[in-house]
Amino acid sequence: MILISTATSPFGRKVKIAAIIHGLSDRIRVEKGDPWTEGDILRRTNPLGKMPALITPEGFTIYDSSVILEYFDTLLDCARLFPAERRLETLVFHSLGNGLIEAGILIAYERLRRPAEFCYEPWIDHQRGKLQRALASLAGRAPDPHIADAGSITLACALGYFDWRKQIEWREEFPALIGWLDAFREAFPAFDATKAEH
Ligand SMILES: N[C@@H](CCC(=O)N[C@@H](CS)C(=O)NCC(=O)O)C(=O)O
Repeated sequence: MILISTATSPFGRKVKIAAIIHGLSDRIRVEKGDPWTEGDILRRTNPLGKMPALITPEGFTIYDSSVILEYFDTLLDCARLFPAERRLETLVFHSLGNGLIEAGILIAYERLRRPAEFCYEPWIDHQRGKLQRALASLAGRAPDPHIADAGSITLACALGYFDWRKQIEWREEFPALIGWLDAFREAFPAFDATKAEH
């Protein structure tokens, strides 16, 4: 399999962590994609030009990260990323994690991609409101950090992304989540192993 991503993509990290923890990483080669360049392999593979995309051994292309995790489950002895016995709960935590990363990406792009004079603070505040509400809800009820399913992996990647891009000072605002992430990191060294050098 070929995974097209970058070292820093939080959605790419989610897929890499899932692959390492569930024993699929030996079957995956990572190729660097670049969403900003015409003709890049990423755009040729995923018409939306978003990372990550996965090319299966049969030459079938899969995106987005959530569908890649669904595909991984088909390669395992049973569904481990979306376990049947708690599928709905896992899907909701997974959505929360995806939404956190998406809002974080919108804030990062507003700051980094838009010329400073056009940067629109009310839009950033609107996105940060999503982060605040979602993290507050997570601090009240987080998934088991010792189980690596689509929900916990994605939430851990969201917190790792905020540590890098600082869209929110989550460690100060939601200290209860520090212990949660530490427990996940300790249980799954794949989290630290996929941390990009910035
Ligand atoms: N829903 C997609 C989102 C992927 C995404 O937004 N990736 C970012 C990088 S982490 C990207 O490729 N951005 C470039 C762009 O939107 O053009 C997924 O889960 O894979």
